[in-house]
Amino acid sequence: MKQRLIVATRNAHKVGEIRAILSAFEVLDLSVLNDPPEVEETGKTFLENATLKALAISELTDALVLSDDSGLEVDSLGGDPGVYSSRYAGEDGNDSLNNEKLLREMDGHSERTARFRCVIVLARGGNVLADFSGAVEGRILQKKQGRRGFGYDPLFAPEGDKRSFAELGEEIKNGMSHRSRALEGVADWLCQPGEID
Ligand code: ITT
Repeated sequence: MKQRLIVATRNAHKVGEIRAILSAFEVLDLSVLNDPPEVEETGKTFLENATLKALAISELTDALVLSDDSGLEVDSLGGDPGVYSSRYAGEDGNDSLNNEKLLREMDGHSERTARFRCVIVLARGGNVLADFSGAVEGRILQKKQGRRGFGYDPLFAPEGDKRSFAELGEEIKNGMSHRSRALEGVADWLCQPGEID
């Protein structure tokens, strides 16, 4: 029987990528829980926010819980949008408004290097078990390219490629992404004898 994991996220795209990457595990979303709370992301770092999400959900279940806090760091913007990536265009924003804002902020910047970062926390029964991180370097394109993926994927080209993550598609993205690099650590950790029952 596959090891079960509940992913503490309301972002269905994250669940899809995590399920595809952790194919040896049974990856469940929050719909298996009764009325899970919306966790306020009050932390100043990816690790703080990932920890808040993992702990809040792990209080509600005996299952192993995995949270993901991630975002885009743009060098010429001093690391913004960073932990505020999902709320860059405001609390009522969305991916499209976030991308428009990023292009406006990048106007006139010739230095366009950036990276996606992902921090994953595993928790059970209100205790953190371990944390993992991953990053992928790249640059911000001049305009949106491609229709696949989510978030800032249409504006992010990984190092060495002219195509965006939204053009490359899930399989190629999952072979190099910040999320897949963090999940490599998760898979190794879960496969160590004695780490979980
Ligand atoms: P949860 O908190 O419920 O997990 P969320 O989407 O709000 O969902 P975060 O707070 O971690 O998640 O914000 C992550 C944001 O960073 C996300 O909304 C995207 O804008 C961006 N992001 C993270 N990973 C990305 C990826 O693989 N591709 C494109 N954008 C990504």
